[in-house]
Amino acid sequence: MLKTQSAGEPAAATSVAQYDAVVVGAGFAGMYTLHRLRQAGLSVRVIEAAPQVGGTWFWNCYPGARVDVESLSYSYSFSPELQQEWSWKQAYAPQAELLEYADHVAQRFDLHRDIQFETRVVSTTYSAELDRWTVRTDRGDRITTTYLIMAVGCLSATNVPDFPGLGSFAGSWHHTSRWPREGVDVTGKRVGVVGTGSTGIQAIPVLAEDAGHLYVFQRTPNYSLPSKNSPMDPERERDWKANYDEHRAFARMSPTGSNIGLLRDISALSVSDAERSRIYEEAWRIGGSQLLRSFNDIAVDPEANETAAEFVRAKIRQIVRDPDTAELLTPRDYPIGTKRICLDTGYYETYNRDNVTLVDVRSDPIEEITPQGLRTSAEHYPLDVLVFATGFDAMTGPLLEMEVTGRDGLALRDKWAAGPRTYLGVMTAGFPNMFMVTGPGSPSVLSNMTTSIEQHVDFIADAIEHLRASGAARIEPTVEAEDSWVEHVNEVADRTLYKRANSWYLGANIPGKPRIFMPYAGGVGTYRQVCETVVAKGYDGFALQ
Ligand code: NA7
Repeated sequence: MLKTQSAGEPAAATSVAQYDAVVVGAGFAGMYTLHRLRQAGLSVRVIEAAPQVGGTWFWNCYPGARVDVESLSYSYSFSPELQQEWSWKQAYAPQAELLEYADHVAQRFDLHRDIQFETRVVSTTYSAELDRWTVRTDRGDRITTTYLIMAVGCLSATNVPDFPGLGSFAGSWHHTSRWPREGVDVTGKRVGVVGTGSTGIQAIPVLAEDAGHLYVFQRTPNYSLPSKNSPMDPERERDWKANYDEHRAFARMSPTGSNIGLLRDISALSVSDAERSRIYEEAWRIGGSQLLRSFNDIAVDPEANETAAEFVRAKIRQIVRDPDTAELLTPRDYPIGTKRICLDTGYYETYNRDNVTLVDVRSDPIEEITPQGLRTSAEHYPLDVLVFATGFDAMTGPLLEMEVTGRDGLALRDKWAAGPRTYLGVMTAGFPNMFMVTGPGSPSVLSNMTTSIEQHVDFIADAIEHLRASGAARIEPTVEAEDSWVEHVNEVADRTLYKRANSWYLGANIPGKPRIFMPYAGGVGTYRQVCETVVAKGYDGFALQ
């Protein structure tokens, strides 16, 4: 039976229903999309795999999980009341606090009633005849919708390496973003962690406190800066609450969508060695990622970049007592900042503990998982718990996990076989009325996600309101606009040092994934201006029919 749904009317989990908009995902992107579209008078259904809101912050509940942007900045700006009433307890909120925040937002804006939890979208298919999308879920729902908004997150498809023998492991193993909600008791146990990206770097110091012995299996060392997390400074909170408009305006036009701008508009090479060291030392003391914004050419000039990289290398040598371990922890083969910079609490110091061993799996690769532990080419490590901090099939993974089929039976998987192609990272030609929040080709993962999410959701909601007001049924980018945007995204990346690292930005962490630099490196402020110009020119590059 086909049932027409009006705004706000709840739907039974298995009914066949039609909506104005279906949103996939109830993380920060999906929640705000629901709020905006409901305000615009649309009937909206959100489909979410988890049992509650929060997205990334629901799934990533591993020990030590914490946001790497200051919480005051990593928060919604759309509601002045919300900004005033919410108080962050820590400068960089831990996962539990972020989840509390997400839940508060959902309660405050009465979002739960339009979200169907514990349901995964398996396919979405466009019908030109009906001019609608059909969404199918793993619970057997069939839902039709005019607009389809993919708010699936950039880092939600987990990457568990295909190690031989994993199934035989007699202990317990966990990917960090599927960490058991009841926690994992590692007290006194032999624990192995594979992976030293942001996640490993956050989890390792916490696991080391309780583990009997912790083995860290590192393939590539990462640059990490101290976050210097602390309880919220009441003075800072007062300042933000008094000047939120100003702080948000700054973030929206900044390169990274955050509140750390460029600290000096001069080259790192234009000052004396002593002055440069003093500047980096001060940034290290304050903490956070501002060391990378100390000068205007760290991201683009190899020599300037090397000064910052070398400063961090010297810090590692200073902190880590064993010179061989310090050397292994020292990144040498890619510029600093070309992989997501890590922020830590006591990461390098952890290697001074007697119960922590660093294993270099680049020179001594992992061969197999055995019932008792992990075997490298040189040694067998007996383990009780194995932790995979091995990251994600980033950006495209969550979209391609579903069967997404556009006009004329075009599968998104086929269209993107050689890498993602989008216009502005928000739509892709051949998929009318399907929008992506922070999709590939937008600043997304190179930015403060909440700033980019709000900008995209506003763009999408405004476009839908424009369509409805102008009587147009659908919007879709032209192939020409898409081609030139893809070319532009590449050109901009080529002006930076990003492609010098084998990062997940490039898809390099997933065997067989096409190597395409996926996010837009032109900066959040610049990108916002591009989007505003597109709209001012009547949705330039889009076909509205
Ligand atoms: P990342 O940054 O992708 O890190 C994954 C880590 O796992 C990295 O050190 C990888 O080494 C390592 N890895 C992956 N596969 C293997 C295999 N097969 N063998 C050994 N080591 C492996 O993921 P995170 O979860 O840490 O961070 C993702 C983002 O979340 C982060 O950037 C923040 O934005 C939040 P590699 O470097 O590939 O040699």
